[in-house]
Amino acid sequence: MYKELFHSFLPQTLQVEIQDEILMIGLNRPEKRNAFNDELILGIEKIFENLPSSIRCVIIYGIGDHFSAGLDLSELKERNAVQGIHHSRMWHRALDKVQFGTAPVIAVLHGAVVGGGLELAAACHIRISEPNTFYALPEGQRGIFVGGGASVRLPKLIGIARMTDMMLTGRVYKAEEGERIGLAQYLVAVGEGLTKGKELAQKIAKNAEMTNYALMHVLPRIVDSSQTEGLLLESLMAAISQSSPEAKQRLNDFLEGRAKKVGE
Ligand code: 1HE
Repeated sequence: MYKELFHSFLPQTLQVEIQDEILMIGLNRPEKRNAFNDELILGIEKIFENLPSSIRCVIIYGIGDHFSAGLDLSELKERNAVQGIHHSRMWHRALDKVQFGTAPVIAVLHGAVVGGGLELAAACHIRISEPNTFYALPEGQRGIFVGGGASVRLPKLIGIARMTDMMLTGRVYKAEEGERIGLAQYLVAVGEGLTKGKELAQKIAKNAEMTNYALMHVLPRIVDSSQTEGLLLESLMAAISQSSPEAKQRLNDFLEGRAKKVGE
């Protein structure tokens, strides 16, 4: 039923599949290396606007040899400044829905993760990479600037100096280096990305909803706040989460020996 809901508005360039509480979204424009035209980015926005409450985790991956070659450059060349602002704001709207939606999002990366592809990956909550992954911001070389949120999200992952270097020099980070500097949190063997993604998604789906909400919506706001406001927000969130019946149940389970120990 949900599949029908998605298919009523989804373009051919997005493939969705539901497995229990997990929604899998495949970027399906391999002949253009999953470059994002407007239809594709609007399709992603629509999915996150219509996410059923039964979905507890989302996985985004690329079909074909790459995650994404970024913005479809053929749509860029005829735009004036005002149209450019609206276009960039459309990306911001869509990727905010990915970051601040109702379920955590895992990006499974392989091949090119460049430009807007890296911006989408940076809006996700967890990034898993395979050994052939490479990351770049070719905007610098194309004579443009990032427009899909990279200037806000990427320095938080890798620092302002690394992002500046990527854009000034066209530096490409390979998978291993990318994982080391924080572009991805996991590096797995060739072809293992989706398996790892599903394993993590199943764990995430079992978390208390309040915890997932706090990590998706409150933690980034705390990071953007001053220390005084951040600490207050942390205390409020801690108190709210502790008072939920689910937290009480989970704490009791541990104290009475029914819950897993750390690492089990
Ligand atoms: C494209 C795009 C694209 C491929 N827009 N059509 N992004 C870039 O600057 C990256 C540009 N792409 C590449 O550097 C390469 O395509 C890849 C390294 C990603 C892959 O190489 P390869 O050899 O596997 O594929 P290809 O032969 O280069 O491309 C296959 C087709 O996809 C070809 O079209 P065809 O009609 O000749 O078959 C390419 O033209 C097409 N294609 N990438 C349009 N990006 C919110 S603002 C974000 C700003 C940005 O993202 S700027 C970064 C743009």
